[in-house]
Amino acid sequence: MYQIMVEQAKAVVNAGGGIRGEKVSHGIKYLEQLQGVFEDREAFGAMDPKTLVYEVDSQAMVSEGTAGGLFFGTSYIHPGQVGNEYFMTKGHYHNRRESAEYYWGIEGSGLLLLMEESGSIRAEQVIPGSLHYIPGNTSHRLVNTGTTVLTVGACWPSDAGHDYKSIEENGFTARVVNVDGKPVVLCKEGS
Ligand code: M6P
Ligand code: ZN
Repeated sequence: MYQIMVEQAKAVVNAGGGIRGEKVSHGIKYLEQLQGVFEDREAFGAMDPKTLVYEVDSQAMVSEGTAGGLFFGTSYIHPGQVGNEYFMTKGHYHNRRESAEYYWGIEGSGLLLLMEESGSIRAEQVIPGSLHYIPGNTSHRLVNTGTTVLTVGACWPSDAGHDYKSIEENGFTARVVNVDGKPVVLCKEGS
């Protein structure tokens, strides 16, 4: 028998989802990086381009593209609107289309839009503790429909990759807008 030293965890995740430690990075998305994402171009143009829309903490223990690895992250979508449309993430498909992902709600409230390549779309309510399995071939976007930060955890394969181009070109077939203080999901005809 021999003894091994017990190491400390390489990173910590606090109750609010914040990740600190080894190989952890912090990304910021300002409104100016979300050109074409929101429908109301006029309202978009009237806003401060440096408005903070969302942030992401993520830990990458392997490099992007490594088969068999996992990435772990937390997204923080700030409350706000462009016109009547709520703040949201860019949303993406995975380059490797069959890759799935888990999201889970930590703080705040919102919606997860899930769209297949046929354009068929559905929305799941995100609340603290809600768990969301995002299957392969499904693009995903988080929308903050609340008045506080929407914090959502994520875990995805390190070789999944992000395909933003398909979303930039075709958009999502549904938008989430504030109608009399309540979120309404508006779908394009035929979706
Ligand atoms: C989650 C994960 C990340 C993603 C991030 C922001 O943390 O899905 O892979 O990058 O959300 O979302 P997006 O890439 O759509 O801006
Ligand atoms: Zn993803």
